[in-house]
Amino acid sequence: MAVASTGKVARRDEFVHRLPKIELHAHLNGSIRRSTLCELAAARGIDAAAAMLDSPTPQTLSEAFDVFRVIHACVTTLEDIERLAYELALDLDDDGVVYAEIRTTPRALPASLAAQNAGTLDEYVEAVLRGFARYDSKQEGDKAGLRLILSIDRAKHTASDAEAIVDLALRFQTRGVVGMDLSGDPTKGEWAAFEPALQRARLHGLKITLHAGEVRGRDDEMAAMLAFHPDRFGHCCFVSAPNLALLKQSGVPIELCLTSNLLSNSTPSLERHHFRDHYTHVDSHAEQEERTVCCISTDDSGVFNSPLSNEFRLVMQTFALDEEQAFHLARRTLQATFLTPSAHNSTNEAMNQLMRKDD
Ligand code: 6MZ
Repeated sequence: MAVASTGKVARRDEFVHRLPKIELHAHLNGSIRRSTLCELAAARGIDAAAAMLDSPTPQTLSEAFDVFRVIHACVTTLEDIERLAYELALDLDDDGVVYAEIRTTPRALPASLAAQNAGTLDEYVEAVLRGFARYDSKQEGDKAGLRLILSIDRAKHTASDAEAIVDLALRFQTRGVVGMDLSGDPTKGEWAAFEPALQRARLHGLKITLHAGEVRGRDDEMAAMLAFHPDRFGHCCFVSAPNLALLKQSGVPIELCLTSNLLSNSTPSLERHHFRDHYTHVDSHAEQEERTVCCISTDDSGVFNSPLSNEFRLVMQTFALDEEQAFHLARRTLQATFLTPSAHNSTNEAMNQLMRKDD
Protein backbone atom coordinates (compact mmCIF):
# COMPACT_ATOMS: atom_id res chain seq x y z
CA MET A 1 0.00 0.00 0.00
CA ALA A 2 2.75 2.42 1.08
CA VAL A 3 4.79 1.41 -1.97
CA ALA A 4 1.81 2.01 -4.25
CA SER A 5 1.16 5.48 -2.87
CA THR A 6 4.87 6.40 -3.01
CA GLY A 7 4.83 5.36 -6.64
CA LYS A 8 1.76 7.53 -7.25
CA VAL A 9 3.45 10.56 -5.67
CA ALA A 10 6.58 10.03 -7.75
CA ARG A 11 4.48 9.69 -10.89
CA ARG A 12 2.61 12.93 -10.12
CA ASP A 13 5.87 14.79 -9.42
CA GLU A 14 7.26 13.56 -12.70
CA PHE A 15 4.02 14.44 -14.53
CA VAL A 16 3.80 18.04 -13.25
CA HIS A 17 7.41 18.59 -14.17
CA ARG A 18 7.05 17.44 -17.76
CA LEU A 19 3.58 19.00 -18.19
CA PRO A 20 4.05 21.88 -20.67
CA LYS A 21 3.12 24.92 -18.61
CA ILE A 22 2.38 28.58 -19.14
CA GLU A 23 3.37 31.10 -16.46
CA LEU A 24 1.39 34.34 -16.58
CA HIS A 25 1.93 35.85 -13.13
CA ALA A 26 5.58 36.02 -12.07
CA HIS A 27 7.26 39.15 -10.66
CA LEU A 28 10.90 39.30 -11.75
CA ASN A 29 12.44 40.40 -8.44
CA GLY A 30 10.14 38.12 -6.44
CA SER A 31 11.32 35.19 -8.55
CA ILE A 32 14.98 35.68 -7.59
CA ARG A 33 16.90 32.51 -6.76
CA ARG A 34 17.60 32.29 -3.01
CA SER A 35 21.26 31.57 -3.82
CA THR A 36 21.51 34.74 -5.93
CA LEU A 37 19.83 36.80 -3.22
CA CYS A 38 22.28 35.53 -0.58
CA GLU A 39 25.22 36.22 -2.89
CA LEU A 40 24.09 39.77 -3.68
CA ALA A 41 23.29 40.45 -0.01
CA ALA A 42 26.83 39.40 0.97
CA ALA A 43 28.34 41.56 -1.78
CA ARG A 44 26.32 44.57 -0.59
CA GLY A 45 27.25 43.97 3.06
CA ILE A 46 23.64 43.22 3.97
CA ASP A 47 23.29 40.93 6.96
CA ALA A 48 21.34 37.93 5.67
CA ALA A 49 19.87 37.00 9.06
CA ALA A 50 18.77 40.55 9.85
CA ALA A 51 17.40 40.78 6.34
CA MET A 52 15.34 37.64 6.99
CA LEU A 53 17.01 35.66 4.23
CA ASP A 54 17.38 32.80 6.67
CA SER A 55 13.66 32.47 7.27
CA PRO A 56 12.23 29.95 4.83
CA THR A 57 9.19 31.94 3.66
CA PRO A 58 7.06 34.91 4.75
CA GLN A 59 4.00 34.28 6.94
CA THR A 60 1.84 37.26 6.00
CA LEU A 61 1.38 39.62 3.04
CA SER A 62 3.08 42.39 4.98
CA GLU A 63 6.09 40.12 5.62
CA ALA A 64 6.21 39.38 1.89
CA PHE A 65 6.50 43.13 1.27
CA ASP A 66 9.36 43.27 3.80
CA VAL A 67 11.12 40.62 1.71
CA PHE A 68 10.63 42.67 -1.49
CA ARG A 69 12.29 45.62 0.26
CA VAL A 70 15.28 43.40 1.08
CA ILE A 71 15.43 42.09 -2.48
CA HIS A 72 15.37 45.62 -3.88
CA ALA A 73 18.17 46.59 -1.48
CA CYS A 74 20.26 43.71 -2.86
CA VAL A 75 19.35 43.98 -6.56
CA THR A 76 20.83 47.38 -7.21
CA THR A 77 22.37 47.43 -10.68
CA LEU A 78 21.32 46.85 -14.27
CA GLU A 79 23.76 43.95 -14.31
CA ASP A 80 21.81 42.35 -11.44
CA ILE A 81 18.53 42.83 -13.34
CA GLU A 82 19.97 41.16 -16.44
CA ARG A 83 21.16 38.27 -14.27
CA LEU A 84 17.75 37.86 -12.63
CA ALA A 85 16.02 37.81 -16.03
CA TYR A 86 18.52 35.28 -17.40
CA GLU A 87 18.32 32.99 -14.36
CA LEU A 88 14.53 33.15 -14.27
CA ALA A 89 14.37 32.14 -17.95
CA LEU A 90 16.65 29.17 -17.22
CA ASP A 91 14.62 28.16 -14.17
CA LEU A 92 11.33 28.33 -16.06
CA ASP A 93 12.80 26.26 -18.85
CA ASP A 94 14.10 23.66 -16.36
CA ASP A 95 10.65 23.50 -14.80
CA GLY A 96 8.90 22.70 -18.09
CA VAL A 97 7.46 26.15 -18.80
CA VAL A 98 6.93 26.67 -22.54
CA TYR A 99 5.74 30.27 -22.42
CA ALA A 100 5.91 32.99 -19.76
CA GLU A 101 4.87 36.59 -19.32
CA ILE A 102 7.21 38.05 -16.74
CA ARG A 103 6.29 41.28 -15.05
CA THR A 104 8.50 43.84 -13.39
CA THR A 105 8.34 47.37 -11.97
CA PRO A 106 10.96 49.52 -13.76
CA ARG A 107 13.41 51.29 -11.42
CA ALA A 108 16.24 53.70 -12.16
CA LEU A 109 19.41 51.69 -11.44
CA PRO A 110 23.10 52.34 -12.17
CA ALA A 111 25.02 50.13 -14.60
CA SER A 112 27.35 48.91 -11.85
CA LEU A 113 28.01 49.38 -8.13
CA ALA A 114 30.83 51.79 -8.93
CA ALA A 115 28.75 53.93 -11.29
CA GLN A 116 27.71 57.30 -9.94
CA ASN A 117 24.56 57.93 -11.95
CA ALA A 118 21.29 56.06 -11.88
CA GLY A 119 20.26 54.76 -15.29
CA THR A 120 17.00 55.41 -17.04
CA LEU A 121 13.85 53.31 -16.96
CA ASP A 122 14.56 52.42 -20.61
CA GLU A 123 17.88 50.95 -19.48
CA TYR A 124 16.08 48.84 -16.88
CA VAL A 125 13.82 47.34 -19.58
CA GLU A 126 16.84 46.87 -21.87
CA ALA A 127 18.58 44.94 -19.07
CA VAL A 128 15.62 42.56 -18.68
CA LEU A 129 15.52 41.99 -22.45
CA ARG A 130 19.29 41.35 -22.48
CA GLY A 131 18.75 38.65 -19.85
CA PHE A 132 16.06 37.03 -22.00
CA ALA A 133 18.27 37.30 -25.12
CA ARG A 134 21.17 35.66 -23.27
CA TYR A 135 18.90 32.73 -22.43
CA ASP A 136 17.72 32.55 -26.06
CA SER A 137 21.26 32.48 -27.42
CA LYS A 138 22.53 29.87 -24.92
CA GLN A 139 19.65 27.45 -24.96
CA GLU A 140 19.49 24.76 -27.60
CA GLY A 141 16.37 23.08 -28.96
CA ASP A 142 12.91 24.11 -27.74
CA LYS A 143 13.02 27.39 -25.87
CA ALA A 144 10.45 28.94 -23.58
CA GLY A 145 8.75 31.92 -25.23
CA LEU A 146 9.18 35.03 -23.10
CA ARG A 147 7.28 38.31 -23.05
CA LEU A 148 7.38 41.24 -20.68
CA ILE A 149 4.69 43.11 -18.73
CA LEU A 150 5.54 46.40 -17.02
CA SER A 151 4.10 46.97 -13.55
CA ILE A 152 2.81 50.14 -11.96
CA ASP A 153 3.30 50.07 -8.19
CA ARG A 154 0.09 51.30 -6.57
CA ALA A 155 1.88 52.11 -3.31
CA LYS A 156 4.86 53.98 -4.74
CA HIS A 157 3.84 55.47 -8.07
CA THR A 158 1.83 58.62 -8.76
CA ALA A 159 -0.61 59.02 -11.63
CA SER A 160 2.11 60.76 -13.65
CA ASP A 161 4.63 57.95 -12.91
CA ALA A 162 2.01 55.57 -14.27
CA GLU A 163 1.74 57.62 -17.46
CA ALA A 164 5.55 57.51 -17.80
CA ILE A 165 5.53 53.70 -17.44
CA VAL A 166 2.85 53.44 -20.11
CA ASP A 167 5.03 55.57 -22.43
CA LEU A 168 7.95 53.28 -21.60
CA ALA A 169 5.90 50.17 -22.43
CA LEU A 170 4.83 51.72 -25.73
CA ARG A 171 8.48 52.39 -26.65
CA PHE A 172 9.18 48.67 -26.17
CA GLN A 173 5.96 47.34 -27.67
CA THR A 174 7.72 46.00 -30.74
CA ARG A 175 10.41 44.35 -28.62
CA GLY A 176 8.37 42.05 -26.41
CA VAL A 177 6.42 44.25 -23.98
CA VAL A 178 2.87 43.01 -24.29
CA GLY A 179 1.04 44.55 -21.37
CA MET A 180 0.76 46.48 -18.14
CA ASP A 181 0.11 45.33 -14.59
CA LEU A 182 -1.07 47.14 -11.47
CA SER A 183 0.53 45.64 -8.36
CA GLY A 184 2.28 46.67 -5.13
CA ASP A 185 1.02 46.78 -1.56
CA PRO A 186 -2.76 46.37 -1.95
CA THR A 187 -3.48 48.24 1.29
CA LYS A 188 -2.12 51.42 -0.33
CA GLY A 189 -2.98 53.57 -3.35
CA GLU A 190 -6.23 54.18 -5.20
CA TRP A 191 -7.34 52.51 -8.42
CA ALA A 192 -8.83 55.79 -9.68
CA ALA A 193 -5.35 57.35 -9.84
CA PHE A 194 -4.10 54.73 -12.29
CA GLU A 195 -7.14 54.06 -14.42
CA PRO A 196 -6.52 56.90 -16.96
CA ALA A 197 -2.97 55.69 -17.71
CA LEU A 198 -4.18 52.12 -18.13
CA GLN A 199 -7.04 53.23 -20.38
CA ARG A 200 -4.49 54.97 -22.60
CA ALA A 201 -2.26 51.87 -22.61
CA ARG A 202 -5.20 49.82 -23.76
CA LEU A 203 -6.06 52.25 -26.55
CA HIS A 204 -2.54 51.70 -27.87
CA GLY A 205 -2.88 47.93 -27.94
CA LEU A 206 -1.27 46.96 -24.64
CA LYS A 207 -3.11 44.31 -22.61
CA ILE A 208 -3.94 44.93 -18.95
CA THR A 209 -3.80 42.73 -15.87
CA LEU A 210 -4.83 44.02 -12.44
CA HIS A 211 -4.06 42.71 -8.96
CA ALA A 212 -7.50 42.69 -7.40
CA GLY A 213 -9.17 41.57 -4.18
CA GLU A 214 -5.88 40.72 -2.52
CA VAL A 215 -7.05 42.12 0.81
CA ARG A 216 -10.44 42.47 2.47
CA GLY A 217 -12.54 45.62 2.31
CA ARG A 218 -11.87 46.69 -1.26
CA ASP A 219 -15.26 45.78 -2.76
CA ASP A 220 -15.83 49.20 -4.34
CA GLU A 221 -12.42 49.05 -5.95
CA MET A 222 -13.11 45.54 -7.25
CA ALA A 223 -16.43 46.74 -8.69
CA ALA A 224 -14.66 49.63 -10.46
CA MET A 225 -11.99 47.26 -11.80
CA LEU A 226 -14.69 44.93 -13.08
CA ALA A 227 -16.28 47.89 -14.88
CA PHE A 228 -12.87 48.59 -16.50
CA HIS A 229 -12.87 45.00 -17.78
CA PRO A 230 -9.13 44.20 -17.85
CA ASP A 231 -7.71 41.35 -19.93
CA ARG A 232 -6.82 39.40 -16.77
CA PHE A 233 -7.15 39.69 -13.01
CA GLY A 234 -4.56 38.56 -10.47
CA HIS A 235 -5.51 36.88 -7.18
CA CYS A 236 -9.20 37.82 -6.51
CA CYS A 237 -9.01 36.26 -3.03
CA PHE A 238 -11.53 38.53 -1.31
CA VAL A 239 -14.49 39.13 -3.60
CA SER A 240 -18.00 39.95 -2.38
CA ALA A 241 -20.88 37.78 -3.63
CA PRO A 242 -22.17 40.42 -6.11
CA ASN A 243 -18.66 41.02 -7.46
CA LEU A 244 -18.05 37.28 -7.72
CA ALA A 245 -21.17 36.93 -9.84
CA LEU A 246 -19.96 39.79 -12.08
CA LEU A 247 -16.48 38.30 -12.26
CA LYS A 248 -17.83 34.95 -13.42
CA GLN A 249 -20.07 36.64 -15.99
CA SER A 250 -17.24 38.84 -17.25
CA GLY A 251 -15.22 35.96 -18.66
CA VAL A 252 -12.01 37.69 -17.51
CA PRO A 253 -9.34 35.03 -16.84
CA ILE A 254 -7.79 34.99 -13.35
CA GLU A 255 -4.21 34.31 -12.33
CA LEU A 256 -4.26 32.08 -9.24
CA CYS A 257 -1.21 31.69 -6.99
CA LEU A 258 -1.98 29.07 -4.32
CA THR A 259 1.23 29.03 -2.31
CA SER A 260 1.54 32.81 -2.36
CA ASN A 261 -2.05 33.20 -1.11
CA LEU A 262 -1.56 30.55 1.56
CA LEU A 263 1.68 32.04 2.89
CA SER A 264 0.27 35.57 2.72
CA ASN A 265 -2.74 34.49 4.76
CA SER A 266 -5.06 35.35 1.89
CA THR A 267 -6.60 31.90 2.07
CA PRO A 268 -7.12 29.90 5.27
CA SER A 269 -6.01 26.65 3.61
CA LEU A 270 -5.34 25.18 0.20
CA GLU A 271 -8.61 23.25 0.39
CA ARG A 272 -10.52 26.53 0.79
CA HIS A 273 -8.60 28.37 -1.91
CA HIS A 274 -10.96 30.16 -4.32
CA PHE A 275 -9.72 27.96 -7.18
CA ARG A 276 -12.68 25.82 -6.10
CA ASP A 277 -15.10 28.73 -6.83
CA HIS A 278 -13.89 28.99 -10.39
CA TYR A 279 -13.09 25.44 -11.42
CA THR A 280 -15.26 22.38 -11.26
CA HIS A 281 -14.68 18.98 -12.74
CA VAL A 282 -16.95 18.37 -15.62
CA ASP A 283 -17.00 15.35 -17.85
CA SER A 284 -17.43 17.34 -20.99
CA HIS A 285 -14.59 19.71 -21.89
CA ALA A 286 -17.09 21.82 -23.83
CA GLU A 287 -18.85 22.67 -20.56
CA GLN A 288 -15.57 23.55 -18.86
CA GLU A 289 -14.85 25.98 -21.71
CA GLU A 290 -17.65 28.19 -20.38
CA ARG A 291 -16.06 28.57 -16.98
CA THR A 292 -13.45 31.10 -15.84
CA VAL A 293 -10.01 30.49 -17.28
CA CYS A 294 -7.83 29.77 -14.24
CA CYS A 295 -4.15 30.53 -14.87
CA ILE A 296 -2.12 28.66 -12.27
CA SER A 297 0.88 30.87 -11.48
CA THR A 298 3.70 31.31 -8.97
CA ASP A 299 3.63 35.07 -8.16
CA ASP A 300 7.09 35.12 -6.55
CA SER A 301 8.72 31.71 -6.87
CA GLY A 302 11.85 32.89 -5.01
CA VAL A 303 10.04 34.46 -2.09
CA PHE A 304 7.46 31.69 -1.71
CA ASN A 305 9.87 28.93 -2.70
CA SER A 306 7.52 27.20 -5.12
CA PRO A 307 8.05 26.67 -8.87
CA LEU A 308 5.12 26.31 -11.26
CA SER A 309 5.35 22.50 -11.34
CA ASN A 310 4.79 22.54 -7.58
CA GLU A 311 1.73 24.78 -7.97
CA PHE A 312 0.26 22.25 -10.40
CA ARG A 313 1.11 19.44 -7.99
CA LEU A 314 -0.77 21.26 -5.22
CA VAL A 315 -3.80 21.86 -7.44
CA MET A 316 -3.92 18.21 -8.53
CA GLN A 317 -3.46 16.94 -4.99
CA THR A 318 -5.84 19.37 -3.28
CA PHE A 319 -8.64 19.33 -5.83
CA ALA A 320 -8.23 15.77 -7.09
CA LEU A 321 -7.47 16.57 -10.72
CA ASP A 322 -6.28 13.70 -12.86
CA GLU A 323 -3.53 14.09 -15.47
CA GLU A 324 -5.91 14.83 -18.30
CA GLN A 325 -7.69 17.51 -16.29
CA ALA A 326 -4.35 19.06 -15.30
CA PHE A 327 -3.26 19.11 -18.93
CA HIS A 328 -6.50 20.85 -19.95
CA LEU A 329 -6.09 23.33 -17.11
CA ALA A 330 -2.56 24.14 -18.31
CA ARG A 331 -3.59 24.36 -21.94
CA ARG A 332 -6.63 26.55 -21.31
CA THR A 333 -4.21 29.17 -19.92
CA LEU A 334 -3.20 29.75 -23.52
CA GLN A 335 -6.52 31.58 -24.08
CA ALA A 336 -5.46 34.13 -21.48
CA THR A 337 -2.02 35.06 -22.81
CA PHE A 338 -1.30 38.45 -24.29
CA LEU A 339 -0.02 36.80 -27.49
CA THR A 340 -1.42 37.66 -30.91
CA PRO A 341 -3.67 34.93 -32.41
CA SER A 342 -0.95 33.63 -34.77
CA ALA A 343 1.58 33.35 -31.95
CA HIS A 344 -1.13 31.59 -29.90
CA ASN A 345 -1.31 28.83 -32.44
CA SER A 346 2.41 28.16 -32.43
CA THR A 347 2.54 27.95 -28.61
CA ASN A 348 -0.48 25.66 -28.63
CA GLU A 349 1.28 23.44 -31.14
CA ALA A 350 4.46 23.48 -29.00
CA MET A 351 2.45 22.28 -25.98
CA ASN A 352 0.83 19.50 -27.97
CA GLN A 353 4.15 18.41 -29.41
CA LEU A 354 5.77 18.31 -25.98
CA MET A 355 2.98 16.14 -24.62
CA ARG A 356 3.25 13.80 -27.59
CA LYS A 357 7.02 13.62 -27.32
CA ASP A 358 6.78 12.35 -23.74
CA ASP A 359 3.99 9.82 -24.35
C1 6MZ B 1 1.16 42.75 -4.98
C2 6MZ B 1 3.30 42.15 -5.58
C3 6MZ B 1 3.10 40.85 -5.04
O1 6MZ B 1 8.37 44.33 -9.87
O2 6MZ B 1 10.46 44.53 -8.54
N1 6MZ B 1 4.55 42.19 -6.06
N2 6MZ B 1 2.33 43.08 -5.55
N3 6MZ B 1 0.92 41.56 -4.42
C4 6MZ B 1 1.86 40.59 -4.43
N4 6MZ B 1 1.55 39.40 -3.79
C5 6MZ B 1 2.42 38.71 -2.92
N5 6MZ B 1 4.21 40.14 -5.25
C6 6MZ B 1 5.09 40.97 -5.88
O3 6MZ B 1 9.00 42.48 -8.31
C7 6MZ B 1 8.68 42.73 -6.96
C8 6MZ B 1 7.48 43.66 -6.86
O4 6MZ B 1 6.31 43.02 -7.39
C9 6MZ B 1 5.15 43.40 -6.67
C10 6MZ B 1 5.61 44.36 -5.57
O5 6MZ B 1 5.45 45.68 -6.04
C11 6MZ B 1 7.08 43.99 -5.42
O6 6MZ B 1 7.86 45.06 -4.91
P1 6MZ B 1 9.55 43.60 -9.32
O7 6MZ B 1 10.30 42.83 -10.36
